[in-house]
Amino acid sequence: MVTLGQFNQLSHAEAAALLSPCVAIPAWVSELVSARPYAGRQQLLERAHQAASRWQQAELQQALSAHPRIGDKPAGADEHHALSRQEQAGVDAANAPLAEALRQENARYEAHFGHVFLIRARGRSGEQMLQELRRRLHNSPAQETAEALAQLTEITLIRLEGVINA
Ligand code: 2AL
Repeated sequence: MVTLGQFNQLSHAEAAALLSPCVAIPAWVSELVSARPYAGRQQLLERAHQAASRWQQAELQQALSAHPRIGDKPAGADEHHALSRQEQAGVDAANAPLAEALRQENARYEAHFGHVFLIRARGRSGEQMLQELRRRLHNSPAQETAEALAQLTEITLIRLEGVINA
């Protein structure tokens, strides 16, 4: 975690390394780093949101590689997996029927849409995410891309707020 003042002063490479765990879309990272200095945290968050609003199917595919399935326990030591573990803390690992339902519905979703189901996990229980997964299975591909991108934006902005703390 750094202050905005520190973030403004870092080298391009250092600042990019700091933002990279927010989302696996190098163009988004690069745009935000290049737009420094920011006068305030709000300017940074607005720019981050604006840059994310241009994401489309290609960016979604790029980002998905870094997001473990809901219910899979991301075990890796890298920053992405550490964040995912925290975010998915609402999935009760001791609830075997929930784990099995998530496994089955994730598989249905992936067979239908061709990619991993993505949802902002922070603040949601496993049951809530299962319900959302089942609802979203009825989406058209275009509706689903839009929903997944909105969720990706939420995940990214929450992570960014955690990186730049003041
Ligand atoms: C995740 C994840 O790792 N963190 C989060 O909020 N959502 N994964 C997912 N498949 O939705």
